[in-house]
Amino acid sequence: MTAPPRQPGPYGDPKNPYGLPPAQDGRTQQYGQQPRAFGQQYGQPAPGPSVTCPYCLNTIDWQDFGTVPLIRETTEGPEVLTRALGESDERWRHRTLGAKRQCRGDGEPHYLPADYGELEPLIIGIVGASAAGKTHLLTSMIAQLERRRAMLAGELTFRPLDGRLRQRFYEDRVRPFLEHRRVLARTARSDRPEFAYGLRVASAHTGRSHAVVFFDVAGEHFVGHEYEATPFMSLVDGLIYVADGSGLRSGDRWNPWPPEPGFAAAIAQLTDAPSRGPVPAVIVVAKSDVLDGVADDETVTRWIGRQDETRLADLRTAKLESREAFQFLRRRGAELWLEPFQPGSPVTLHFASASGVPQLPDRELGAFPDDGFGPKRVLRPLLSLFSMTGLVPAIEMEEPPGPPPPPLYY
Ligand SMILES: Nc1nc2c(ncn2[C@@H]2O[C@H](COP(=O)(O)OP(=O)(O)OP(=O)(O)O)[C@@H](O)[C@H]2O)c(=O)[nH]1
Ligand SMILES: [Mg+2]
Ligand SMILES: [Zn+2]
Repeated sequence: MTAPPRQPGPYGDPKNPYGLPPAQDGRTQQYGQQPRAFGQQYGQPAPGPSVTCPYCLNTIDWQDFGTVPLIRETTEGPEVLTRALGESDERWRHRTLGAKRQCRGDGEPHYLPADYGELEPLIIGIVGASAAGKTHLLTSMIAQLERRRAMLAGELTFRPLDGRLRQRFYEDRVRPFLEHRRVLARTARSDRPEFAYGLRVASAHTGRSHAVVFFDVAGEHFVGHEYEATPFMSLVDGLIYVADGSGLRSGDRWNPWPPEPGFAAAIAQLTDAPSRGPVPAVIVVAKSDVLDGVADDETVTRWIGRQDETRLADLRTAKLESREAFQFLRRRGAELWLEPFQPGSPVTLHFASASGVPQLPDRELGAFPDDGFGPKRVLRPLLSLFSMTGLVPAIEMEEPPGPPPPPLYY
């Protein structure tokens, strides 16, 4: 068999499409490691021939356009794009705008953003039970991150990884939820989870360009331990564990037996692969608006009203919040929500609310009220995750007073 043809990448110099010789293994540095040297030009993509497909987990040679062809969607189906001899850069670039790479690693064709393999991936998974509030939280996080990009100027510059994915995310999620205060539909089950969103991020701290991608699947997959539906868990660089804060209350009282958060399958998937090392994570007590103003425990009330996500340095109180949230959850019988705290794991805990208010009592309306509507502290967990994964510099956090709480399970 002859070797499959090699072609220039859609954005590269046809003679040397990747600029630099392959050097990296396509993975993101782990928490605690030194950031990579600044020797490389700022914003220069990290070339790597060997990429793990985030959908099928097969290793693919990104420079092999024979096995991972460049594809354009047409009304007749996918069309393979090849560069004609002598085709100008401008025409080739134009023809490949919006193109994707097709992987068939497991037999079924699936599509990745055209330059995914030239960027260093940072894969973020959202974990939690059905209706925990994952999708509303992710929607407000992304929207807030993009709106407040100025606060990260100097640290990160970003743009959508995939224009169509952005358009879909804004049409289906951001606009209905944040502009029209509609309740979003629950996430459909899927045998092949795809990125819910993706950002192309240039980090001054790492000196590299990253594909920061988010997976948001139906909570049923986690609750049912359906590992085959969450392959991305084998690759994640950061996790957002979402627990439903409203589950702590039952009417006007504290619920004596808060519901399981649906974290067990994700934790099992991580601990079964110990060679990966600890994965930075945040635990978010979502829907914290319902815990605001509760008379006999003011912990959430003290945190949820704060304006403490206007600059990166605000994270210096993240350990204090984590400690208080930890003790609060333990007091409320929600020890299972704390399970992602493993020895040596970089984890912070946060109170947040995607909508700021519960949806209107008439469920048929499927809407949130005008009064009090708006995300609260949704960006803070994401910034903490960015800091723990090394995308932005680590912030020196204030140490909480007193001894740390005794461990839960060990
Ligand atoms: N009070 C309050 N309710 C919320 C908030 N966010 C979501 N909800 C409610 O929680 C319900 C479930 O939210 P989703 O974001 O769809 O939950 P999910 O975890 O994505 O659920 P699955 O997709 O089924 O796994 C919504 O229908 C809203 O009514 C919030 O910030 N505050
Ligand atoms: Mg969902
Ligand atoms: Zn694949």
